[in-house]
Amino acid sequence: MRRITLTRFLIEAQRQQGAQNSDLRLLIEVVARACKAISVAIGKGSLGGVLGDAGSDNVQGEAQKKLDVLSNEILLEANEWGGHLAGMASEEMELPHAIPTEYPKGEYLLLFDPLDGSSNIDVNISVGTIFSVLKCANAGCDLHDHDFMQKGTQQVAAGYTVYGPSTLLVLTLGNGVHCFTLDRELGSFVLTKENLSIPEDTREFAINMSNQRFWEKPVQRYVDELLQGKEGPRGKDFNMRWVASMVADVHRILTRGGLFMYPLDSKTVAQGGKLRLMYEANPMAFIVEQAGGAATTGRERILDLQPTGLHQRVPVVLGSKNEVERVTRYHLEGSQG
Ligand code: P6P
Repeated sequence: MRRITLTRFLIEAQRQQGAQNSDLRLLIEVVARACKAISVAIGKGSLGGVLGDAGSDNVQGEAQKKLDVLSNEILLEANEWGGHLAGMASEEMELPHAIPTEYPKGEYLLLFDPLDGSSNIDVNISVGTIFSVLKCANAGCDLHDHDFMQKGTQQVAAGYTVYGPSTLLVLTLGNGVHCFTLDRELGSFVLTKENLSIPEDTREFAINMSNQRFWEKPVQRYVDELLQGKEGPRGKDFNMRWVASMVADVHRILTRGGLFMYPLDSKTVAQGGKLRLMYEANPMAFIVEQAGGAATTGRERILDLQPTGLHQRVPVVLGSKNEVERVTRYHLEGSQG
């Protein structure tokens, strides 16, 4: 098989799309290079002296891991000098990060969760980086919160890296979803799977069952039917997985299908849900839809939501299309019940 590196893939994609400026290609390559540095830091584990808590909280009030802070800094420093960005936003920062005045500004906005699932770091379970790319209304715009408040349908690119047994970069530029594996000897991401596709049906679901008593009735009904297996109304047995690392759960679904749910529950209803719209739900929804899956809040398409805040939270139901549609149908029936 030809070894197509990320750089070659991006150059050929740019040529096919007739894109004039190479800033988007530069952006993706810079993010990929930053993720390689994050992968190296994570891979050192205890030997790197970067495990454990940073002793600070993020804007969500969650304890930050040292690697949360380090990963955020790696992404900021890698991206601020290239002239491709107008600004950045991160789960780890309350306000957007403006490009320092000594550097030129570009037309793209980069949003990211620098280290998703970081509570798994100290127990050596896969974690990841999630990123979303928007365009500024006008190139070099003076950065304000509202520049980021664009619907998920406006994304020009989205991706994640999963730091697992191997380090993978999964990327969409709006023309399918493609997976690259980090060749640690060469230091390059190499194309290992093109056009990932999520089967419309599945026998596997992912949800944190410990929240069952807090779920709304439609989700209670849906999961109860799965648990009844072939004796129940679904007529088949289901398997369950929950890594508590969205990137790992979503990557499994992109690889073999499945349904991921972090639904609205009475614990998180006041915040609107658990997961963040701008740098978790939107990029993952873009990727999942590009792979033939579906992504809703249980009630409406995630990519159609008009954001109201940089750190807004939403319920998430995504994966195999026919299962997402069933959950959505139960919500509609429930709402009429
Ligand atoms: P819980 C990680 O903190 C995260 O944001 C997602 O990666 C993951 O799917 C979810 O939260 C896990 O939440 O409540 O099961 O710990």
